[in-house]
Amino acid sequence: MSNPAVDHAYFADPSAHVFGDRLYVYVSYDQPDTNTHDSMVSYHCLSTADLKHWVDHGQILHLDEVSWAISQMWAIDANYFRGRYYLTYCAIDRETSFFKTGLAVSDRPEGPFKDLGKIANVEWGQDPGFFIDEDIPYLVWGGRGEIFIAELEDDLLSVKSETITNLSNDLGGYEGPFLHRYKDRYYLTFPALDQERWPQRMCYGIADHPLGPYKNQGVFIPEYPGNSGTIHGSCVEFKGQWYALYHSAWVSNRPTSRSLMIDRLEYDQDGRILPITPSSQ
Ligand code: FUB
Repeated sequence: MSNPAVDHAYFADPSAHVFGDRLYVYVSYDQPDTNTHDSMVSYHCLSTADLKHWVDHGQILHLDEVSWAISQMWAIDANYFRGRYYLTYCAIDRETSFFKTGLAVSDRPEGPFKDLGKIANVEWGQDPGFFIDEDIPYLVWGGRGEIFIAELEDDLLSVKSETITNLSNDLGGYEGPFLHRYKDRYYLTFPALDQERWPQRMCYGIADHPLGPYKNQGVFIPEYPGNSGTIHGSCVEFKGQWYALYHSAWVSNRPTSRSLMIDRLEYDQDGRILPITPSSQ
């Protein structure tokens, strides 16, 4: 294992999941030679069996394949639900100019994925995270300055309005949420500023139920040299070890050309995440 995890392209916002004996990482794609996130038009998938040899499965969904979207394929998550693999992703909606969350499906974890349309009852759906627990699907997303979570209907095409919960009072985040379970508790990780000061730091909260309430636990990836301003990622257990995945500007030194990073993640005996120092090992 080394950082950046891959260096043949710039990938950001990694959402990691284990399917079979491989780790799959769903990423957004930073176009070469751009100075804006607004030029992002596709999502990609990478996988590995050993964290050393990575396969780039290429583009799994492009803006041109989504009839309702006009720009900004910004962030993504994926999961396996009742026999098929689903992507939740975001883009700017042609009709409203809002960020909306889309759903796409495939029979294989590495895609390609076919768009199924927008997820209903999400007014502003940036950076959707897709979490399954005890066969119940949840969507967590950045809602224009706040983080929300809700249960999804079984067809995944709408969230249950009555379950929409605003987590910002508990946590203070506004984008990039990702949910994982460790032992019997739920960990919501998200980027946040420290007193309005950039760069974003990776923070987390813990709850006894996916819908909360969450207790804010503060920062676990602090500011570090080579950060890309934003930080957005996920936590995953793979072959008995936990990992944090995120992005940095280590290779490019540019906030819009971000590299995939992976570091070991450890919990203390009370279940708190120990601080991570980004490393090249
Ligand atoms: O990748 C574009 C945007 O940058 C994402 O939506 C944010 O989470 C930040 O990482």
